[in-house]
Amino acid sequence: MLIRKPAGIRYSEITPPGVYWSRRRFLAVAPASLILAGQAQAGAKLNGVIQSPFSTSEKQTPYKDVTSYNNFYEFGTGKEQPAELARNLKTVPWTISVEGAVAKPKVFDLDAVMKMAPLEERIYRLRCVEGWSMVVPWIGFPLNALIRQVEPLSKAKFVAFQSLHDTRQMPAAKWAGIPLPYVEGLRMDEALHPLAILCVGLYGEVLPNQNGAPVRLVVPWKYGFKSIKSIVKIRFVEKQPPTTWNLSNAREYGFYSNVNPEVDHPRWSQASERRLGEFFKRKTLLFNGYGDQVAQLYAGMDLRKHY
Ligand SMILES: Nc1nc2c(c(=O)[nH]1)N[C@H]1C(S)=C(S)[C@@H](COP(=O)(O)O)O[C@H]1N2
Ligand SMILES: [Mo]
Repeated sequence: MLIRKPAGIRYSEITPPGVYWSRRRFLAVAPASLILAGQAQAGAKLNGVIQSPFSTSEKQTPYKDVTSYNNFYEFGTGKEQPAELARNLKTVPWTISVEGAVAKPKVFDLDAVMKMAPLEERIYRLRCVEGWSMVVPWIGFPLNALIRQVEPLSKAKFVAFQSLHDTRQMPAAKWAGIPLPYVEGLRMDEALHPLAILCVGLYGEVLPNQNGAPVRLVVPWKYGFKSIKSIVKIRFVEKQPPTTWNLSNAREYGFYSNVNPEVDHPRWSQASERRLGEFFKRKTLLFNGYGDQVAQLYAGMDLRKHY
């Protein structure tokens, strides 16, 4: 298997996590007061965000493209619809119930989520299965910070995520054509990987509703649909959980959905992609270019079978 070196830093060159955290923790300014005051609207600045060594130095996709060309089926299947129809989504108050096979199940409010770990800017590529991609300065923290707090039991092998499904706030969801609530899942080792983040902002600001406010996942080595938005529940489970796009069409969308230019979607090639705002296509990289960091998670697996 050909594994491409990513444009960014090598995993092996990065400071061990323990050192990294202790050195930076005191620098973090949690924007908790902002959230408590109920002012967590899109556009509000996030303070005390630190730069991550995991960021790519590639050209960033314009803010306007990132926030006006979206997939968020609960707010319509058209790319321009979520920006319009998610405008009044109520994100305060918000809670995320973390449950299942854990020693310390807990319902976290947004304040607790924001204080879970120092907020980092992670400039990541995200590639949609439909063939477009973008480079975004996401703001968030490693999903493993939340996982550590609830102390998963050894029988927990997968993590299942669920989005808000509120038909009153999401009238267009009726015509989404996919089963809702939107659900996604990761294998435990994928969820613990330092590249997987819970995202609360982008471009220095609170996450716009259309991008999955107030909390979404960003898993940069997988197709965009794994990065579930507006999360309300995280459940630790023993068996591989169902995922929305797999339920909708198992032949086209598998559980793993790692970006792979060599495994075509049944109806189109995955060999190339177009960056939003650019004209020419570019080659798609295995694991979206994050192979150095994540390939070992899949050692020995047939990636054609586990698509
Ligand atoms: N709840 C929910 N999460 C979702 C989706 C969705 O329809 N509903 N779409 C997914 C898909 S297909 C993609 S490509 C990304 C898009 O994220 P973006 O709009 O921030 O670019 O969100 C993912 N998360
Ligand atoms: Mo997507």
